[in-house]
Amino acid sequence: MGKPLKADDLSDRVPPGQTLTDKFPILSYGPAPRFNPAKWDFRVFGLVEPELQLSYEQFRALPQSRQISDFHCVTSWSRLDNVWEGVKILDLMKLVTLKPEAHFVLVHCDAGYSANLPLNEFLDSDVMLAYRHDGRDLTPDHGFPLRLVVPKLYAWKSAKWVRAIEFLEFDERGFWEVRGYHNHADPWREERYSFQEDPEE
Ligand SMILES: Nc1nc2c(c(=O)[nH]1)N[C@H]1C(S)=C(S)[C@@H](COP(=O)(O)O)O[C@H]1N2
Ligand SMILES: [Mo]
Repeated sequence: MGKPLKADDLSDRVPPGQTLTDKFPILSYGPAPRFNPAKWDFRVFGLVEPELQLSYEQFRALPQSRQISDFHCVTSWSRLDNVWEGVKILDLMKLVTLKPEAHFVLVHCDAGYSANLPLNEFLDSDVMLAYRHDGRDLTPDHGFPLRLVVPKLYAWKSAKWVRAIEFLEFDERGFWEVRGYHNHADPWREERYSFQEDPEE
């Protein structure tokens, strides 16, 4: 085992109010949904052309990438250097053209979970749809068969069990964003709760 990580050695990696962990805690509202590869599909819809509907096999045939990033949960744990494998959003977007009115994204998941983010942050090069973590397939509890990874925002935006991406003109709040959590969720600015939101934004 390596030396335990100390937050002060890595202050530029650990946002304020966060504590490092080597574990990979599970944070889910409700149980992991059942995965049936014959019925599973992945859709891209809304202000985009063409709309996509991919089978599990078709999704797994998309170009693959491996990226390393940090993960910050609003409940105050951070896990550094996660190795994610899957499809970069920028590679997925090569298959479609956005309509000019598209400014926001709503990510839809099995079991009613969702998360929203602005288009420009969704299109960051480190955002991906992952099916493997640290060299293994994701476990069902961590989002298998597919989860979003958005390293620069609090991890509730990294939606598990993703089934669809919707492009919107106007922002629509997701599951936690309507339940008191911050619409934007930048961990470096500690955007944790909706009461912190600037009414002008
Ligand atoms: N579908 C879904 N995605 C979700 C959640 C959830 O409850 N349901 N929890 C979020 C929260 S709060 C966090 S911190 C991360 C945790 O991911 P992990 O359980 O793989 O550590 O998943 C996010 N994605
Ligand atoms: Mo979280």
